[in-house]
Order: sequence, then C-alpha cells, then structure tokens
Amino acid sequence: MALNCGIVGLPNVGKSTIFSAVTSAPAEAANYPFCTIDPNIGIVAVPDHRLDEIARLIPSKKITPATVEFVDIAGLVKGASQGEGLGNRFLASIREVGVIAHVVRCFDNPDIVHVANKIDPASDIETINIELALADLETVQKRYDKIAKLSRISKEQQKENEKVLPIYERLIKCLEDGVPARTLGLDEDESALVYDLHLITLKPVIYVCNVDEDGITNDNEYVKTVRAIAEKENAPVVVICGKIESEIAALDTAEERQEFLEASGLTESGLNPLIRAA
Ligand SMILES: Nc1nc2c(ncn2[C@@H]2O[C@H](COP(=O)(O)OP(=O)(O)OP(=O)(O)O)[C@@H](O)[C@H]2O)c(=O)[nH]1
Ligand SMILES: [Mg+2]
Repeated sequence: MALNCGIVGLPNVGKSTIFSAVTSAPAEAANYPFCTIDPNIGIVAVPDHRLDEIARLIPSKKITPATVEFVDIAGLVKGASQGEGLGNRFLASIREVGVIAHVVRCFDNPDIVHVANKIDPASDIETINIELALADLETVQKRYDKIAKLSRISKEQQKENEKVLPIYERLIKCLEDGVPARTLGLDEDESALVYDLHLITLKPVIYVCNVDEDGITNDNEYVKTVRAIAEKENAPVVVICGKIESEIAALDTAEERQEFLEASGLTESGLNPLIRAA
C-alpha cells in the first residue's frame, strides 16, 4: 500500500488548492470556509531524478516510481474535537493517514477569508494542535480508565499494565496541555506499546506554508514563525504558493510549465519538495 499523507489545517487556508495541484485531481477550492466536506483522495508519483537516471542507464520495460496518496481533509476549527465546525467525524480521516501535512496560511489578502479574521500562523498552528491533542486525550483517557478499572487480571496482563500505564500517564499529561504527543520523544519500545491507539499527534508532521507570489523566493515573517515552531518539533517545512502551483498545474505541456516556473523565479515546482517530504 502507498504511504498516505493527510492535508490538514484551518478552513480556507488553501488545502484543496494545494491538493489539486499536487495530485492533478480536481477538488473544489473556493473562498469560503468548510468548502471541503468529504475527503478528496489522489495518488502521486514521487519525483526522483535518481530513478530517471537509472532508467536512462538500464533500459527497462516498466518504470514504477514510489507513490504517495494524498488525502484532502475538511478544515478543522477551535472546538472541533468537541463537535464545533464540521466536528469530530473528520478526525477519523486524520487517524487513518501515516503522515500529516499541516497547511498554514502565510499570505495577506483581505479578499480571502480567514476564520479568525487575522493572519497569525503561531495561533493557527496552536489551534489545530490543541484540537488534535484533545482528540488524542479522549482516546488515551478512555483506554486508561478501561485498563485501570479492571480488577481481576492475569499476571501477564498485570505486567503489561505496569509497562503501559506510565506511558499513558505521560501522554495524558502532555495532551492535557494541548501539546502534540510527538514532542514526548517516545522511544521505539514505548511507541510500539501505544501503537494500537493510532494517536494523531504521534504521526510525523510536515508544515506547509502557503505563501503569496512574493513569498516563494524569500521567507516572509509568517514563514519565519512557522520555521521556528517546526524546528522545536523537529518537523520539516515546505513553502508553497498554492495560487501559482494551481496555475502551473492547469497548463497542458511540460514546456509551458517549465516556462511558467522560470518566469516565477523557481527551478522546480514547490510541490516536489512536499511530495518528497511526505
Ligand atoms: N492569494 C492566494 N489565494 C489562495 C492561495 N491558496 C488558496 N487561495 C484561495 O483561498 C481560497 C480557499 O482555498 P481552498 O483551497 O478552497 O481552501 P481549503 O483550505 O481547502 O478550505 P476548506 O475546504 O474550506 O477548509 C480559494 O479562493 C483559493 O483560491 C494562495 O496561495 N494565494
Ligand atoms: Mg478544501
């Protein structure tokens, strides 16, 4: 099965625009929050010049690149874990993916609605992280209560509990503060013990800064803020201009796309680093 990457973020930040450009699959993108309701799914080949080089040197009937499946998920808002906005049923879509691409709005444009009425990447990231942490908190707390309540258990189960309950306690403490579980830095054994909870905030995240045309070649202040947050989490950052990428994706030929890229001051599509990071 291909690795899959869920695109999450606040409503109207450009998730579907980026999804459509990445996957060349049509997804409705419009200037109003909660445009996307059902998740859109698309599969893309991972651009890898090494594969092109090998294919050139060793002629082969069939060349099969690695693929990534992208899932465009509905926008999350403050209170989503408690049913606000489109509510918590979308959390299920996020639970199913392997990697999260967190799209953050990093451009000014009074015409494009922002659900909080101001452009503030740090606050936007915090809002999403808190909702995802609260969703995970519910999952861990439920499991913890269930196990802690068991009265007659086997010796084996007892041993297992002694190992897992302290990890659940650490998770609960972290998630209660609205902090993603990945920041706990669980080791391999600990991660294996909690794997079956499928925690959203334990999944690796890529921060995707959606910038305007001027923001692709030079980091703007918003992007700098995102980079600082990502660095603390050891997460990669990809800077993309959703608007340009959707225009490029709409062009018919590779030559036209290359010309457009060069005219925009780019050497390759900003989508490639995203696909590779995923
Ligand atoms: N200026 C500018 N507008 C953009 C950019 N990316 C997206 N938009 C516009 O922002 C609006 C929202 O884009 P969508 O891709 O629908 O946003 P979304 O995050 O999928 O929104 P929901 O599905 O409602 O959560 C659309 O009108 C896009 O054309 C960008 O890089 N620059
Ligand atoms: Mg959308």
